[in-house]
Amino acid sequence: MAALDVCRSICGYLVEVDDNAEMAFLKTIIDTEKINGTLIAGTDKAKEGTWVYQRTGKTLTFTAWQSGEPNNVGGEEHCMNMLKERSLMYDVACQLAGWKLNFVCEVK
Ligand SMILES: [Ca+2]
Ligand SMILES: [Ca+2]
Repeated sequence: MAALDVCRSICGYLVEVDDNAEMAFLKTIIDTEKINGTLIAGTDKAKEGTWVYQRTGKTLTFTAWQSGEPNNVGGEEHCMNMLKERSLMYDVACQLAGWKLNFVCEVK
C-alpha cells in the first residue's frame, strides 16, 4: 500500500510541513526514531518545478530545501523527503516513496 493510502486509511494524510515549528517537530521525530528519513507531502508530478500538496492540490506555502535541491535527478524526482540529521527537504523519485522510505501521517 502506498504511503498516501495508509494515511488515508487512518483518516489522516501524509504530513504537510506548514512552517518552521512543524519542521522542528518533524525533525525531533526523525532524529528520535531509528529511521533514515521520511517522506513528506508535496509533489511536482503535474508540472515540473511547481510543488503542490497531494491532498489539496494547493501550492506549498512553506519549503526548506536542501542546498542544490530540488534537482529533479533523471527527470523523475517528483516527491519530497527529509533526511535524518540534515533534515531539510529534497526531491526523490516517487517509486522509492511507497516502500523504501518511511513516512509520517498527520491527523487533525
Ligand atoms: Ca520534479
Ligand atoms: Ca533531488
